Amino acid sequence: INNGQTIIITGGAGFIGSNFINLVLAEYPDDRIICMDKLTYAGNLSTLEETMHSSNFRFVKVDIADRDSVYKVFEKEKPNIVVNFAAESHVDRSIEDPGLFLQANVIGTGVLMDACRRYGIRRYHQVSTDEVYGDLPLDRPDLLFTEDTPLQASSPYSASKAAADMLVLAYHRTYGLPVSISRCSNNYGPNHFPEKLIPLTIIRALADQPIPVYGNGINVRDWIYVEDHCRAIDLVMRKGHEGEVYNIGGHNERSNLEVVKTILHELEKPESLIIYVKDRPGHDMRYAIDPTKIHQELGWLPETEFENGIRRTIRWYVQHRKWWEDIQSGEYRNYFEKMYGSL
Ligand code: NAD
Ligand code: TDX
Repeated sequence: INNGQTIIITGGAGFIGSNFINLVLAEYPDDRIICMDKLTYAGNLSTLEETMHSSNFRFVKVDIADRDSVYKVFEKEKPNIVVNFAAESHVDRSIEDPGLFLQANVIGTGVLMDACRRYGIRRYHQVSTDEVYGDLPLDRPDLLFTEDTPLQASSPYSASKAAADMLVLAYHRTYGLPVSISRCSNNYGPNHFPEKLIPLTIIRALADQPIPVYGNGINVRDWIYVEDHCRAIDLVMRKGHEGEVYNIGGHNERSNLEVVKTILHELEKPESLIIYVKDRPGHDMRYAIDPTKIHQELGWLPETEFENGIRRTIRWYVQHRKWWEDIQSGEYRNYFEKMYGSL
């Protein structure tokens, strides 16, 4: 699928979606983008401030679970491609309020695919996560998630993402909907909402505030720079096979403690800022992706080495203080106080 498409990008006011919009606008000047976003606490129009001026970009404030509104947008815009980033994305919030996650992540995905069936599209792409596979033990570094690893979600968040993936594959088999799914490991980079580990650590360290590490900090995540993820999604959506799942990851496993210490070191802040707090219930031990399929079929490889990516990310947060200070003064502040008290 080449240049010149009309693409609905849902969740484009969030972290990965906004980075993806920037990539498409930069690389496919003849594509037209319609960003469909509900603007939840995590969606921020200031993230798209510059993008709003592009003539081939349009923003619509729509909940993907609102069938009538979604159908209206499809009828008017006649998209060829739909990429679904929209989701409730924070594991800790899913533990507090699972119902919200079912509504956005499962019902929302179903409504979008119904719209695709009704109006016809060339590709529906579902942005999924490695968390659908559950977790791996720390003492078996030889084990990695492949596309054939059974789904075994641990949290309400990952269960809702797994349910959505099942629905997407069922719509392919039952209705022949041209779908693809990508399952990526933990992203980091610009526009990352500061409730997540890496941006939280950066902005708290900048203010010399304590950094909350869950449990003993030995849980492992497989980190990827957001631009590398976005390039992979673009490849899968345009060139990947219909009905297929592609894992995305860059063999970059780090314990949470290693990640926090790397950031403190870069910022020349003391490790004494680390404090250990109550563990996350059901906390997944280790994620690790085997990206062989996307590499062999589509030639994708990550380009950003972790230390460079972290440095670029820190620089972005230092240069975009207003972006995260505005977020901190809103709903996020209430959430943070509820979670951690007056840390
Ligand atoms: P995010 O929370 O930063 O952004 C989510 C966006 O979706 C926000 O703009 C929000 O307003 C919007 N949204 C939420 N519910 C909506 C609804 N019902 N209708 C319309 N818009 C809605 O999330 P993110 O980190 O950018 O994640 C994007 C996608 O990538 C998610 O599907 C997530 O599961 C997946 N993913 C994320 C990671 C990661 O490390 N962040 C890794 C793998 C996969
Ligand atoms: O304050 C914290 N302290 C801490 O130790 C926070 C916010 C997190 N953690 C730990 C929990 C995890 O082991 O750090 C690790 C990373 O946590 P998050 O940033 O919340 O990410 P995670 O739970 O791994 O999920 C992320 O990656 C997969 C995204 O939020 C998901 O949307 C994505 O699917």
